[in-house]
Amino acid sequence: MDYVIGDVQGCFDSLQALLKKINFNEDRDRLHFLGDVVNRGNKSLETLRFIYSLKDNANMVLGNHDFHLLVCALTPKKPNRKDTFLDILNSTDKSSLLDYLLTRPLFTEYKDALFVHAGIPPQWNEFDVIENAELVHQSLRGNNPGEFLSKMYKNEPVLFKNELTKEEKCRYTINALMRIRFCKQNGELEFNHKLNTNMNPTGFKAWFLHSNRALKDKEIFFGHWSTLKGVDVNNIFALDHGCVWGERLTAYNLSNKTFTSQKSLERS
Ligand SMILES: [Mn+2]
Repeated sequence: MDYVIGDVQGCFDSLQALLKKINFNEDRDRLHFLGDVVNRGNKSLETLRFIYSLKDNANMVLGNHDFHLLVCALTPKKPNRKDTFLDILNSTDKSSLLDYLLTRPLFTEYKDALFVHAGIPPQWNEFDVIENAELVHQSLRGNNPGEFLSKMYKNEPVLFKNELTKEEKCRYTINALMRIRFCKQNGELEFNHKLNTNMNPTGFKAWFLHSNRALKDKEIFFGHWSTLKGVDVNNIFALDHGCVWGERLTAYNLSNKTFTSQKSLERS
């Protein structure tokens, strides 16, 4: 079986309880993680080690917290006081765990399903996503990921144009695929709001609510937005169910199309 799992954020105990519920078998089943596997929760190191140990039976796309961990590990930037991944930065197997994250993509496909951490801007078709996600992926796997990462921490540009430099394209792509919530139809990003979809800032909508979205016919699975409630949009699967905030961790079975949730064991 193939399962898609929303934001774990270091909630290792909830993850193990969820896997027990679905009778996960690491020789037979595959897990597709939607990113933000670390940070804010209490067991980032155990979580990342576990996912790494599953080898080809786990896939993951990078989330903004995974990315922030890489930035803190490979650039002069320091973790902030809410970050709970110091266990990873201090671990003896840090370099293999960081290499694992550096080789994770921002976007993957499995059969008809697309996986991404936060979402896909409405103006982008599949080719656009693949092309731009690949630009970032290559730079992360290049000779100097630290130098690349140090240039990626900025909210600009908010709009994608073909004339942008490679660096600007990468920055837009990282912000879009890992952080998008509200945007305009043309893909203009906005980072100040994280409430439910009816709390949209003027002129903006949740990325998946734009009527002319290029990827309307594809199933898109994403996490990142734990305050989303009651999303009922065709082909849209919002899987961050707020485990680290005391709510649930959810797995979606791609074969029989069923959801299984585990109540958070970290904060209840
Ligand atoms: Mn996130």
